[in-house]
Amino acid sequence: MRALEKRGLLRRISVPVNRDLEIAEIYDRVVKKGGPALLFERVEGSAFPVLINAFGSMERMALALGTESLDDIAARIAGLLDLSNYSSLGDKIRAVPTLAKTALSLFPIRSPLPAPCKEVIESVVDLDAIPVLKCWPGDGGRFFTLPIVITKDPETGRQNMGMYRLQVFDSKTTGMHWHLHKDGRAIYDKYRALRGRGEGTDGKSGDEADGGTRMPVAVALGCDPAIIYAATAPLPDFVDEAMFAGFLRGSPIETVRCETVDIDVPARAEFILEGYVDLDEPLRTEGPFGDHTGYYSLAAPYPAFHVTCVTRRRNPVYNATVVGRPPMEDCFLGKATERIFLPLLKIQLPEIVDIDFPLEGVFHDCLIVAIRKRYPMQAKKVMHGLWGTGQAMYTKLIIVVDEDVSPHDYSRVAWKLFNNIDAGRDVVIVEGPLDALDHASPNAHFGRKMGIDATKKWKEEGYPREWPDDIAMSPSIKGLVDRRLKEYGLEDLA
Ligand SMILES: Cc1cc2nc3c(=O)[nH]c(=O)nc-3n(C[C@H](O)[C@H](O)[C@H](O)COP(=O)(O)O)c2cc1C
Ligand SMILES: [Mn+2]
Repeated sequence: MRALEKRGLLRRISVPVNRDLEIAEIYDRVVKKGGPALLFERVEGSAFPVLINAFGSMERMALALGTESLDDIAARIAGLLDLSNYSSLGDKIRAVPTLAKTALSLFPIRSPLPAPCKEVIESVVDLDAIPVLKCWPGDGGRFFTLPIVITKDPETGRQNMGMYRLQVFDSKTTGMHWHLHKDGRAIYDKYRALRGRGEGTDGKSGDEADGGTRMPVAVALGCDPAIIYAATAPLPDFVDEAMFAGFLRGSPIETVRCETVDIDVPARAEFILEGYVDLDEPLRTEGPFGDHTGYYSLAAPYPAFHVTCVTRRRNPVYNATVVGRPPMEDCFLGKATERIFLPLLKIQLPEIVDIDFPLEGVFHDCLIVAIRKRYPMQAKKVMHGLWGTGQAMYTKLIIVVDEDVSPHDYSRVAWKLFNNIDAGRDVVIVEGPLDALDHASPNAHFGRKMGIDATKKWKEEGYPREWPDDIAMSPSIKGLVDRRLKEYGLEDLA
């Protein structure tokens, strides 16, 4: 907030506003115009202010990760991964300080006590004291929209941080909206399997097991933005988001052990909710919720999260967002992923030159990818590679273009797409997993996806005719016209 305010990127609103829909409507108008972060200082019915739209532009997203441009982070990752940087002995020696600093930044360190997130330990749990927003008229209730849900794998002891929204059920209970494919859900399934085998969640078995029906969960609200971003990033399950946040920040994150559960949380969070998911409790109806697809996601059964303890800073700020028809704040978290993960994607698919997720496709619905084609059918190979890679598996539409087309230049992409394709030859339709939010498929969690090869077709790919050249003016004439613009009296037009 301080960094934003210093740059004139934060606006304070000091008149009282309502947490039900009013803040959402104000923010929607501001984010749609590319406006600043908003700090609502007086929210009716709560002592705490609300920060929203902190990530809502490429500039703020970069600032949140401590850089001028997200491409700098991608370059840092690419530099680390490029083995040619370590080929000679001199290179190896030169790389040591960077590698050492990187390694040290990865491992969370214990917060020097007292941790800011424990300045106040509430004597009673009252979620109604927090100004949780109702976002859209058809929503099933009020939702925590930027919560960092922290769970611990009962077998490996490794922690996971995932952003899963939490619907407020009552002053001590919320929903726990981890989708089927997500790490939080996989960990929940592990606890349930252990329970099914008669083993307690404390790792003991049989009669010795105590508290065996409870899966410990902690939620951090309002953190270092690198941690917030990391909780949304499509990392493989073995990569700890806390380490990734340390890498992004360039220094380790500080953690502290919870009061009532065996989980480490970011020490500088504004609020921490500690509690558990009861493994034996029936699922409860969660939703509907106006989602980032621009549609309501339907009500569905999810576990409940029982909050046993709330700790907080003395003067905490509640950090929220509202998602809905794009562009919204979360689009920029997605754009950060597009930039930061590009070098990692290139390891598996080295022909990829650049990618673009159009905001209207809310990340998982559409991906444009430019490739350097070396052999026949490589565009189709890339589609299948993407459908087999992490959360890119959800992509409903993949458009592949040649390397001379920037995937960010939608006009040029559309021109190639509309003109280069033969529907019988260039369209691939496959069946596979879809994001839980997809509403168009007749089935939840799976359906059909399409890839379109809009690259130039080669003889070797069975194209029997002569593929025409792009039209372009000769450089000498361009130079001539550049020089004579003034003479024509057209320097303002051409
Ligand atoms: C604002 C926002 C809200 C999100 N809400 C959910 C959600 O309710 N459930 C879910 O499964 N994923 C949600 N996601 C996506 C996950 O955070 C994302 O897939 C993340 O990579 C999951 O981490 P995991 O792989 O450790 O499970 C949300 C993302 C954002 C940016
Ligand atoms: Mn994860």
